[in-house]
Amino acid sequence: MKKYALFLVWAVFLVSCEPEPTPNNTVSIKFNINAGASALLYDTDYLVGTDTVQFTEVKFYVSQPVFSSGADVIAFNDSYFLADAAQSNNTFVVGDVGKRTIDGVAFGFGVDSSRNTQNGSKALQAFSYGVNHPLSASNNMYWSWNPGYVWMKLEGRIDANGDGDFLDVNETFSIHTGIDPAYVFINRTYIFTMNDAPKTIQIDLDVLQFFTGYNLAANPFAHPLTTGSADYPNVVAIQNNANSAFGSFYE
Ligand SMILES: [Ca+2]
Repeated sequence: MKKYALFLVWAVFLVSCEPEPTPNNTVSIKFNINAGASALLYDTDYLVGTDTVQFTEVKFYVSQPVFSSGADVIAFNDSYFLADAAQSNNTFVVGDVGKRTIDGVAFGFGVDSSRNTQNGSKALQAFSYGVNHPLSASNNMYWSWNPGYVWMKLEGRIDANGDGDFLDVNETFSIHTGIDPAYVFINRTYIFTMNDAPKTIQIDLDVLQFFTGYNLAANPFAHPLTTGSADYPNVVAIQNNANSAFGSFYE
C-alpha cells in the first residue's frame, strides 16, 4: 500500500513537470529597408534617375495588418508599427492568428483614419500615448500644427544641379506623407502554415522605388496640410508607388 502511494506521488510529480505547451501562433512581419537590393545606408550616394541622392531619415508607419485563411479574415485593426531605417531590425510582432494555413497578407501603409487625426473614431492626442507606443508624440511623427500623423518621413539630399555636391539651393528633399484619402493597403498572396510555433515572415522595401515617375529635383518637398495643398499630389504619387516599392513576402 505504501509502495502504491509513493508511485502515485511520483506519477503526479511527473505530470506536473511536463505542462502542456501553450500553442503560440504569433506572426511577426520583418521589414527590410533597402535602397536597391542592399540595406539602405544613410549619407551614402544612390541614383534617382540621373540625380545623386543621399538619405538622412527614413521612417514609416504600418497599420492594420490582416491575414486571410480561406474564407476567414484575421484582422488586427488597432495595431501599429513604426519602421525606422536607423534601427538594425524592424520586426512588427503582430499577434496570434491561430493554428491554420494563411493564404494572404495585407497591411496599411500609413496611419489609418481611426487614429490619424483628432477626428478619428479612436483618436487620442499623440502625447497621451505611452512613450513605447508607436503613435507616441516622442517619435516625432505627429504634425502638431495640423493634428495628424506623418506616415512616412523620406528625407535627404539631392545634387539637383549635378555639380558633385549637395551645397546648392534646393538640394535637400523632405517628403512627409499623410492625409487620410492617401492611405493605401499593400496586399500580397502568400501561403504559409502556422503549426503552434511563432513565425516571422519578411518583406523587402526598396525606397528608391518611391521615386519611380517622380521628379524629385523639381518636387523635393511634400508637407501638405490638406488634400487641397499644392504639394498633396506629391504625396499621392509617393503613396501610389508603395505597392511596387515593397517586394513579396518570404520566410
Ligand atoms: Ca549640387
